[in-house]
Amino acid sequence: MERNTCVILALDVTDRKEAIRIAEDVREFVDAIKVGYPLILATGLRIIRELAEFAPIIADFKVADIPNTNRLICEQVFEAGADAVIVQGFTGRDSLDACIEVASEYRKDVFVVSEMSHPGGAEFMQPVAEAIAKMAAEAGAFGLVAPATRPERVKRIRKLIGDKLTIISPGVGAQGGKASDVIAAGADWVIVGRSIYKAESPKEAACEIAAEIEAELRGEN
Ligand code: O7E
Repeated sequence: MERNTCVILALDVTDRKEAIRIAEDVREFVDAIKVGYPLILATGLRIIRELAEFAPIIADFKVADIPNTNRLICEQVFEAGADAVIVQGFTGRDSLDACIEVASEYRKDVFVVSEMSHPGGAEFMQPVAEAIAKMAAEAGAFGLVAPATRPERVKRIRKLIGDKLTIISPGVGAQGGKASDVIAAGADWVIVGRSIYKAESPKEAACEIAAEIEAELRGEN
């Protein structure tokens, strides 16, 4: 996945035409589009190929099963045209290995969730997040998902993994996180949903977030 704007759109709308319209509108300001259960359950898996015309697609199924089932899920996701899949880390190394094996067969990427961005993410996941991050690095994942709502946690995880993994970070805007803060903390990309797709102009909203990040990276903030 190329890093240009450092913005990933979380396209959690449930209407096919709206999804395509927004993807087309924002394409120059996003490096990838994340699609998950809301859009795929509403419109079907074929939406992945339709949206792939505009940007690389990250399939957010937060895969969390035994290795054999994980393998079957990842095969479907990559056959459908996704460039990356998001999996949970708490199911353990064998389950993660199954996803990474399938991804490497298809030459695609795996992101592993280490700690979630909502308040409940601190209850059970935060205490094991660093162990999950280490496991993901050892297993050869492409990246981690870490919370933009807690930039200090992103900083901690970045310190722990060094450059071994990329970090994508949800929680900017609607959940209270600030894009420039989490990029400064060490994230490679922010994941933004409602602040873009619910904006009067999704294109302007995406452009503003990309500009904020660019200024941060240039040291202007
Ligand atoms: O709050 P929003 O509208 O900007 O959307 C955030 C998106 O990121 C949404 O799709 C949500 O499901 C996802 N997300 C989180 O908000 N927090 C997490 O900890 C993890 C995810 C997620 O996408 O996991 C995989 C990246």
